Amino acid sequence: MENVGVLREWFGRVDSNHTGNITAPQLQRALAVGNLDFPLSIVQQMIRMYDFDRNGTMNFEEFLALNKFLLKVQNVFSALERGRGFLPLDDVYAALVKLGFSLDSPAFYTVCESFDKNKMGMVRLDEFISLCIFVQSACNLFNSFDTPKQGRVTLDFNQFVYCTANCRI
Ligand SMILES: [Ca+2]
Repeated sequence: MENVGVLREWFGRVDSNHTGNITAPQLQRALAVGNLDFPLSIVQQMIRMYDFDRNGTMNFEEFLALNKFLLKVQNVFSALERGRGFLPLDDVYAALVKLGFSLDSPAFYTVCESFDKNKMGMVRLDEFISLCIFVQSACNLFNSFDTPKQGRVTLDFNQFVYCTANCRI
């Protein structure tokens, strides 16, 4: 799905009622056609990440930004999965580093536990994408508080509640 013409056609089909915006259930069904099954909560988070106009749905421009992110994540996954269909946790760690996220062990294993559904230490593409959506959302949220770019934020209780509610998946 690299070129804009193909993407526009795809977007048009998903936007079945021609509103110029696609909803989370529409996006969820469309991704499922491509063999990517996500819970609605993950798809809603995908939309929130790139909902630049904050209307709760995804227009074509926002979709292009999401697609760019998904392609980057899929490419990193493909480079490391070597025909196995999943990544073991060491490779998940390496994949996250390639994507610019270096988590420490407690953070990394807690995130893996949430997204490795059968707890076998094997992360499939849909689980890896979900994991990346979560980490990217957390990163965006962190950066919105860390405006002096110190790598550290101080939150009061309300801000903490706001953060957890924004990163819920
Ligand atoms: Ca929008």
